[in-house]
Amino acid sequence: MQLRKLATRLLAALAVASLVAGCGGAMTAGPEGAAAVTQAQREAALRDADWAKMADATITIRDYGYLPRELRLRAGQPYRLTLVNQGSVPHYFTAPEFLGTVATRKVEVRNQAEVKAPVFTSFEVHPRGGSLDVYLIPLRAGTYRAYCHMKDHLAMGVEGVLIVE
Ligand SMILES: [Cu+2]
Repeated sequence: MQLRKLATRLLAALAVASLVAGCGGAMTAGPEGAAAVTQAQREAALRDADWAKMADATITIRDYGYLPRELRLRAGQPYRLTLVNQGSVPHYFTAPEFLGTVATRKVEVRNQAEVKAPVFTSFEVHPRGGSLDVYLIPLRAGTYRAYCHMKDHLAMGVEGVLIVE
């Protein structure tokens, strides 16, 4: 029931977004030309989400790369996305486009802290087992890039793709 309601709202939001984009609106274009997610859409998604149906996803960061390199997620599904750094140096998970199209409930460092903000762009995960959990709902289908912007890490392969279907 909750999911159907969310899906209906998302479809309505997408229709409105398409109209705005079609009229030459000044909204930021996403990777597939979709309009940016608004704060009202984020709040509606968080309000309607059923976190009892949350799914787990993990990206393990190593020297040097993300595992998996390609992560598939479903739009409208609540996730706990765990980022773990098994490497020996700090690494980033930088994904402004992806993080700009999700509703984020909170970011949690287990047993330590929770951070709440409408939109994140990047996370730094400390080496040798540092981790954090991002509670989020993807709202826009698309293919999004994530990478580590520290020093030459991107050139060394610390990057991946998030595919929202
Ligand atoms: Cu790195």
